[in-house]
Amino acid sequence: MTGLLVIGEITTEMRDRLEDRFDLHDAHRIDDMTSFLGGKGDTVGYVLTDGHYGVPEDWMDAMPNLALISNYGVGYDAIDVDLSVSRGILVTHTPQVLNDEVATTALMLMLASYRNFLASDAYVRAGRWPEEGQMTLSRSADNRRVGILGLGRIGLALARKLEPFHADIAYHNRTPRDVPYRYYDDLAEMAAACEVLFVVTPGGADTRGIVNRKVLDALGPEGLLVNVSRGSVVDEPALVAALQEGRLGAAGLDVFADEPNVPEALFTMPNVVLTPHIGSATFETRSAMGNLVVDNLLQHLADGRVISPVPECRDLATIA
Ligand code: NAP
Ligand code: 8YV
Repeated sequence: MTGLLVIGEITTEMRDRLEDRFDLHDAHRIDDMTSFLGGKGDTVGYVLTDGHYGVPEDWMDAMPNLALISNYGVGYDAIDVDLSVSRGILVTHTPQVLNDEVATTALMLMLASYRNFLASDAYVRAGRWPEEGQMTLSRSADNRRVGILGLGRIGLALARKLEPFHADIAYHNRTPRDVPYRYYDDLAEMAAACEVLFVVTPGGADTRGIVNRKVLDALGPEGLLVNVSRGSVVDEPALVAALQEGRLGAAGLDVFADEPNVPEALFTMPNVVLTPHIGSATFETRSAMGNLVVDNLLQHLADGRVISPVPECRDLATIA
């Protein structure tokens, strides 16, 4: 049987579908990867990895017969796709099936922030309600001027979820889309015009640090930044400084520059909501993602075709 190297955690459901079709190797159970790959690297035809781990280049070097990397997530910035393509290695990912879940996560970060949900929960649990009476008022999440940086699959799902909140929706992409939302070709201009800035672009070199001090200052002391994309898209030290100095009003963050490490300065800020990269992390959505990851592997094993290649691989791939 062909070897499949699994990097990161997979569900039992995924494992059950894979283990009688591949010779499975779990990287996190292998103490010495160098000697494992030295001995068995040429038997590995497939890698399953996720958005956190990617595939280290020296591991790729040691798997000369690698044909396909199946990524358990839509974002694949942790994988060197140019290198993979240059070696004829296909990369697949999990677009579409997580759109609504990640959009809901972004929306919840906005709602929790405006309505002060975390502090309200803590107030009740601390027994302060009988002692101190009603909490101070929060701010409405309705009728907000919203800007979406990255109106792609998830960004569009988010825009649709924002409509019932009567949001006035604008967006910034490199290319305008045929949608009923206002397009800005300049990110800082959009940030200046909105109260909430959602970040939903891919990570990687093209977007590194594009939410910089200028953009954060444009969003301003009443503004809310919500990031469900990748930590790399936001200049994190600039974000922390803007919050500390009151130049930015609030933040809702699911992703960070150096996960799982989060700047400790954020821990004590009452105007910040933090979640540990849970954008797609429900049983239902992870099941759909896992099925697509496995379907890509099994399809390729059966006939060399794949279901959801990343765009950079479309010339290499035959789509099922
Ligand atoms: P997508 O459909 O490819 O959408 C990405 C959007 O970003 C596109 O509209 C694209 O438009 C825009 N964009 C790309 N580069 C840009 C740039 N340099 N400047 C401005 N806009 C740019 O991707 P998706 O499926 O919506 O996923 C988006 C990302 O969400 C993923 O790559 C991943 O990083 C993140 N994600 C996070 C979680 C989580 O758990 N938090 C879960 C899933 C996904 P143009 O090409 O026209 O610029
Ligand atoms: C996953 C993600 O948490 O799809 C993505 O890009 O960030 C998330 O859905 C990640 O890929 C780890 O599995």
